Amino acid sequence: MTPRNPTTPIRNRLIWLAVVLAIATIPTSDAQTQASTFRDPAPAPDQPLALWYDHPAGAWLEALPLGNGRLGAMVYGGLPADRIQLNDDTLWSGGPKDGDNPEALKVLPEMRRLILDGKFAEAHQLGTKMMGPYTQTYLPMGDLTLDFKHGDATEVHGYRRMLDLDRGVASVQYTVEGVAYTREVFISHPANVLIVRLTASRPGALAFKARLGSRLHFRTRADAGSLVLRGKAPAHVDPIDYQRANPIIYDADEHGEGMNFECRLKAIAEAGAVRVDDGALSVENATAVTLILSAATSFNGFDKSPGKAGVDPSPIAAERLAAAIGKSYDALLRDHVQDHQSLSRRATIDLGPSPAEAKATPTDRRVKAFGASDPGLVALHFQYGRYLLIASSRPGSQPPTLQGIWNDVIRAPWSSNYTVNINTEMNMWPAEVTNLAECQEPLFGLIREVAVRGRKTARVNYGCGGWVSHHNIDLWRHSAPVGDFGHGDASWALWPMSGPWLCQHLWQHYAFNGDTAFLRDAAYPLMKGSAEFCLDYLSDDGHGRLTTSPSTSPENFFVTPDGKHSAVSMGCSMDLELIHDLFTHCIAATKILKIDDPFRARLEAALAKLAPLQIAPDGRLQEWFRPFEETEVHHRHLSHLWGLYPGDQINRDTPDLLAAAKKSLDARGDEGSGWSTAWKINVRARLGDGDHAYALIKRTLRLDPQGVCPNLFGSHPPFQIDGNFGYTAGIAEMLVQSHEAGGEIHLLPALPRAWPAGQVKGLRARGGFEVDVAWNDGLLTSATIRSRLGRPVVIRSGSKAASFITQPGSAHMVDRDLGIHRKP
Ligand code: FUC
Repeated sequence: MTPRNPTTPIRNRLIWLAVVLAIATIPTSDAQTQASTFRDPAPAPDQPLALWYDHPAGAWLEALPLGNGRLGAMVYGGLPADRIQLNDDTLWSGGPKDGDNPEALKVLPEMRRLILDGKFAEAHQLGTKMMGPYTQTYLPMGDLTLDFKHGDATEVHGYRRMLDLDRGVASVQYTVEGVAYTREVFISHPANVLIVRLTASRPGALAFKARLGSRLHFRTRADAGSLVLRGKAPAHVDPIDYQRANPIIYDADEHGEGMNFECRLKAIAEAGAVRVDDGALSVENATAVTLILSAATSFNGFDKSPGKAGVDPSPIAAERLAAAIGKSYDALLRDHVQDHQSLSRRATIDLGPSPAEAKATPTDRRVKAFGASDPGLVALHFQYGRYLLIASSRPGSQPPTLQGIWNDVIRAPWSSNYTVNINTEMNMWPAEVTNLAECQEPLFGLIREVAVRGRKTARVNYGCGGWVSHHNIDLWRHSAPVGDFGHGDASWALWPMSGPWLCQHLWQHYAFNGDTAFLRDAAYPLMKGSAEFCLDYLSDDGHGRLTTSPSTSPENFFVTPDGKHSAVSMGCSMDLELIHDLFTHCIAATKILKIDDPFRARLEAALAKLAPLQIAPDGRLQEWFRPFEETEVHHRHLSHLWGLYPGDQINRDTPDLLAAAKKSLDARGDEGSGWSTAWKINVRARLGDGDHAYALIKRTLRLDPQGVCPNLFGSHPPFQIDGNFGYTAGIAEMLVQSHEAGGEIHLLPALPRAWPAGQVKGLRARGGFEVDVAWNDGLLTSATIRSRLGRPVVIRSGSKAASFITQPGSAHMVDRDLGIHRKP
């Protein structure tokens, strides 16, 4: 059938159009209105790990992101007006809502019968009966705007704005009428506040007005020397491509539905005067000023109404502000830099020298002029992914959404929610391999919570035990299929398989760190719950094998035998790969933990009966249970290749499947944007095809709707952060892999010819290892393997392999011939 709703490419375009229109209507106290003339810009910064520009950001996708996991900001660096756009990771619309649909269970038998009878288009249509409401949306919090008084001069000299990835600090410098001005902005994780430090080189020359505003309902007032913004989020927001009246609904009562929030701003001036009234904070005749901004929301957990049963954000914001005010600027900066570097400096990378000219070129023009031919830019973009993860996902925060924590519109693309049929998981791909494992913790919190709601969805919608979640999740841990009870499309809504994928992250965390307490207490109970759902959901495929039905291969359509289009059938390869992964790891966990023998036996029996992956007559790995023709050959999802990456079912020991997966990937082509290209980099790396992975890196490092934005955010027009994270993971995967059986660490498995010499330090491998690798002329020169757990290890490089025993805390040197030397 032709779906009732626009097919996804058209949907993508509609979303893009809507977002462009939304951005075009941003009220501008915006940097783009200023009329300064910029002369003789400042030279390149000394710090190579920096994004830098010779003009202020004119648009949101040029502004530079800061974050401490919870609080986010986009810094424009404008003048005479600057805008610092603000986010808080718990500021979402709506509140907890029951999305389960008993109708789904009623139609399930008919659905399965239609599928067994080959009536796929009819099954697709029936899928509308299985849907629940759409998720809520991640919202912008507000704006801190600064209007500077620089006199009448419009000529600006020596301008530069930059984001120092090594220190996690954004800065602006320029000179007007002989006075040099600087701004430094950062968001401190230890202090939980945003800090802006402003200086002028001439005493008393600093004067500006600071205001707080929001796209949401708000009012401002002066309170004890601070400027305070109190805001209220909508009780409901429709997705941007859902066209109906009143897409944004507010509850006028402060104690009614909808998140309450508060921002507090205080200025500490050296010399000069600070005045605060209900509308603005004014600074006159100062030489240096520290602005401190704190924020809090009424969020009180995923299962409580933030309006009716929320916490009062006011004392929380006030207390955060007071604690920060008690510290000097230098102390706040020192604590922040120390905290940031304790994560960021764990991994370093050098892919070869950049042309001198590239280093002297501002980042946006550097991308345009050099792209991936500049190894320093490739490395910078790798570290940017790590920077963004540190900034958007810290223990205690929410996991990053489709836009991390940076969103400036009320109706963001795809509600800036958690899309878990690839995107949310991809956000976490760099965490373990690039040595930021604790950044996964917020995702584990989400899994714990969605499993609570998902238990009921499993029962109500499917009559199954365990827990289920579908392709969209929000702050309220929505677990049902979305689609507003029939508006949506089965190609994305009908996918009860995110549980197994999310659980893969729990197992991989254990695989990397070997922490059995984590496996026993945190991971296994959730994995078991997901496996219980799968066991109950599996049904007979008509040939005595177990399969999933209904089943979709996210978000692809096939041509049915009677010439219609459908996304719904049974036993899509991705489902089988996900279940294989989950069951295999549950079985392993029961053995490690020495528990649950009967459950293990059930899993083993089901695994033995699970429908197998199939190779189509044309040699490709089949995406669906039959060799259907896809309606979009170059579809952006690589769902059936899940078992190759991020899964590991398809590996060196399954050469036929490996060859078939490669054929499928070749057929998909390189076309795609952001996350799709990033996924392909990882899959090419797993196939050992470094040159092809590099070709995809080249595609990425372009200022293009399929590449990156001027601030290096991954483009999936307009922007989706998964592209950044998947890219970073992909480069790590090209340099070190550890997924093959037998505890093997493969050094330089997919090194492209474009990087003949280089080194990477601090990548992590499964089994509790940390790995440094150096190479020259495309060959390993040396490696260091540090072992935390003392497990035996096999090191592979090219066709050679060597094995050795390690001790907890030991370090071994590996030479070019794979000779092993214990380091003192
Ligand atoms: C999936 C993708 C879309 C987009 C959305 C958030 O549905 O197919 O391209 O990335 O997630």
